[in-house]
Amino acid sequence: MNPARRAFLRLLALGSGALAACRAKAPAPVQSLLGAPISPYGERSPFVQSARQTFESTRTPEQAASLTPLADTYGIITPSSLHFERHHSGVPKIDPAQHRLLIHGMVNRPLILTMEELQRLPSMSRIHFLECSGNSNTGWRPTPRPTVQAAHGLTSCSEWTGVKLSLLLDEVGVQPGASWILAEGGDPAKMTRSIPLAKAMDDAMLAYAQNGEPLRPEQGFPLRLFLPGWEGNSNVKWLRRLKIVDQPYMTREETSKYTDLMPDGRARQFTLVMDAKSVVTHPSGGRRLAAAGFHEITGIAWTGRGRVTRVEVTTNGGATWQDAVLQDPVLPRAHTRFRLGWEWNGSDATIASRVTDDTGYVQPTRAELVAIRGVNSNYHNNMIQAWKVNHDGTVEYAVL
Ligand SMILES: Nc1nc2c(c(=O)[nH]1)N[C@H]1C(S)=C(S)[C@@H](COP(=O)(O)O)O[C@H]1N2
Ligand SMILES: [Mo]
Repeated sequence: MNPARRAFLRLLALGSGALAACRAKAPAPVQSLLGAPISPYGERSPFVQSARQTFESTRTPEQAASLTPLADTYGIITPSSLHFERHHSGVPKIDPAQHRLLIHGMVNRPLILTMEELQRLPSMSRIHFLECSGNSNTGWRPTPRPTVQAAHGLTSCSEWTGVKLSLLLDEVGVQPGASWILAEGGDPAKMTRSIPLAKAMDDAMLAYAQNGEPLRPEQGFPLRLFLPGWEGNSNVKWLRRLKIVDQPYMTREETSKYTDLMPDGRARQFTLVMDAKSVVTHPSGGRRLAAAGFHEITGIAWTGRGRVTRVEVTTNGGATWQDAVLQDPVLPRAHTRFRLGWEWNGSDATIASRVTDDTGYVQPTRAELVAIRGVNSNYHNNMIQAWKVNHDGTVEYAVL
């Protein structure tokens, strides 16, 4: 018998819980009323309520972040309407007909492109995660975040469509000696980041679409820089300017922000690649398991360096680990869904996941991470995240 069928039969055999209840009840009578009419743009069922949550520390609505409800998402794609948001000065309203992208600096033929011109060029689509480097940063501090949304909701995964940046760089003719690109957004903050030319020539994209439709305004409509696997901040939204230069420009975002203070007093800078991370999304903090017996532990794993090769799960606080199933597709620099069947015996259990990527890197425990990085960082915390399942089925934040 296949394992899924066996799990299903075990669930039926419990004699309690959801499946037993549905066996006992007669089906509801078929409604004879006509259904709702067709609509020009789809809405979800009114019974589905999951929503982005606003970050508690937000001081002003413009300088804000919102978090993806990871516990409520399936597979690997985040619905665009639930993609996390992070803005330094609000969401600008940009008319694509008026928008221009300027490419200048150390180039032979500077260019100003309209959106229409960009969309005539050869396009590409890729599924990639986008994660703010401040995601799960409470790991650095004793304050727990009660849910996976609050702790890890600054990561989402979409299919992005746009133009390969290298195509445009070939067109403008990058001059010898150029090594960086200054990317500038068209929001009131004019957010800018210095990007190494090597990434721009590799897999960087100018994205104008997300999950089959134009970018959402919150994600940078009409155009954003997309750097697969790199920290969220470097993915400049509302992109209006690329200046080809021969040094990093030391913008606010790469000096006072997005650097990591090390124990010896020096700071890590330009830590652009996101390290491997994983988290169990079910069961997770704030949820409640209905009854002992079979449950599927599931979650997501990702790495900015390539592909996820292994996810192990513990249900006994790290004493032993079991390999979870990696659900297809397992794509480079994308969320990867993992699953493991679990027979919960109804007593307290601490569960957690640990990812390995194709560079051989293994996700560290908090102690392992702190041993190298100290506790003065605010960004790039990728420690193993645990959840404690209490005997009454409630689930809470825990540290392994
Ligand atoms: N122009 C501009 N680009 C920006 C930002 C911004 O405020 N302005 N925020 C950055 C940060 S900190 C992150 S984490 C990502 C978030 O992208 P999202 O809102 O599409 O999730 O965009 C980055 N790009
Ligand atoms: Mo960010």
